[in-house]
Amino acid sequence: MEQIKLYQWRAIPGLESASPFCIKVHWALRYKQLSFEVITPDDRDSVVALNPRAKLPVLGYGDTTVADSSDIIRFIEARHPEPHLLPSDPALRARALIFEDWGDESIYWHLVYERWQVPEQFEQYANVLFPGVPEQMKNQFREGIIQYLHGQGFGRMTLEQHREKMCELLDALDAILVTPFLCGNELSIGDIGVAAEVAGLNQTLTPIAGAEVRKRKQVMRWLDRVLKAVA
Ligand SMILES: N[C@@H](CCC(=O)N[C@@H](CS)C(=O)NCC(=O)O)C(=O)O
Repeated sequence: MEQIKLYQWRAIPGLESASPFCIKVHWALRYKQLSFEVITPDDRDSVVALNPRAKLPVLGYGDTTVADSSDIIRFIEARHPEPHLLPSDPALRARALIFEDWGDESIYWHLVYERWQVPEQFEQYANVLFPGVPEQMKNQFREGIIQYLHGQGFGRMTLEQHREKMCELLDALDAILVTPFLCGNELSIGDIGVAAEVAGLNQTLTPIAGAEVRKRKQVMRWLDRVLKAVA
């Protein structure tokens, strides 16, 4: 059995990592009952040495290194297919991948908005994420992320517009949950991708988003099922 190492951004209260992409990998590895070591690089140079794109998560699997949560999960799935995270039925598989992409590419940016663009929430988040880091440096990080958010587009929304859209997608998730998991009776990569983002929103550092998540009963029941499946 190869030695598995997960390089990730640090944990925050109630979550395995501040990064939902790192959480996805934690959950996928735990679901497949694979043991792994968690490593939190503490400077940008070590992250770049692992991944020239300067992003985490990165997986070490024996002598192989894989970056990007989606690629990592596909890599693990190919080597440890049971229990499946990618459904074998082509239509269900497509559905699972579309849900994963919805989590990674849409819900994620609402989480970024809540943590980084809402000033009083950023202050609390930054204290947890960068303990002891001077105020000026925290604000430099914040400016960089706000630039990404602006480029992506969500950062151009007012707080009210962003929250309205966030509530719309939580309503959509609540309405689509007519089966125990997003692709039927079994957990898939789609559940992991969406739930990692929703768990991020449902966290003490983003209390308004958390209250919105908790208003949706189907979402809460499903989140509980996902968390139990990956425990
Ligand atoms: N598509 C990548 C996204 C990873 C990603 O954006 N990670 C963020 C943390 S949530 C990161 O490492 N950001 C550091 C940076 O952009 O400098 C994945 O699924 O792993």
